Amino acid sequence: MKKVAIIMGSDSDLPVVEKAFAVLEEYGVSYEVHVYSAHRTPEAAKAFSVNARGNDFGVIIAAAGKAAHLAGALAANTTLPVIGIPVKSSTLDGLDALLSTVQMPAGIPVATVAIDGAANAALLAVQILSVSDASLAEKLNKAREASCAQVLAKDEAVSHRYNH
Ligand code: RP5
Repeated sequence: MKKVAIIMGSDSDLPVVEKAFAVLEEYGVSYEVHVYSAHRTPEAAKAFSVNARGNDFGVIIAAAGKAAHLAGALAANTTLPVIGIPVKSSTLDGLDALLSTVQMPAGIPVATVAIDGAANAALLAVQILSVSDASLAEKLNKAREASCAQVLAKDEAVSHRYNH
């Protein structure tokens, strides 16, 4: 199975990004974590992205805050799918990072999740890998069924309490 790359602009993004690790581990997906910045280490970010497909990665997750160009800069140098996580790390509450990540020009897509949405970024990466991995697809289906059952159990409890 292909690996997932998780790149963050700064180690200060770790408290957000760590939520992605747990999801990937739950699904048994191998991942590699790096700190590369579009602005502070542009050459290292580019080198990683240029070589990512050859290095057996299937998806890149990029997390950054403020003027968050990391996901777009990585996407510029690879045709692997890139998932952007806008990180809330500034006085603008992450809206700056959201707009910087999501507003990509046609031709260079970045699949942007919610501000601080690391768990969904990892889940989307698993879903992408599941296209060519039946056991991952099966795990995803089981997790959806379990989640559905949990919500319906909550409905039953709430209904029992309030609906007479
Ligand atoms: C961004 O600037 C990083 O992704 C981080 O969210 C933010 C602040 O970085 P530090 O100054 O904490 O290293 O590039």
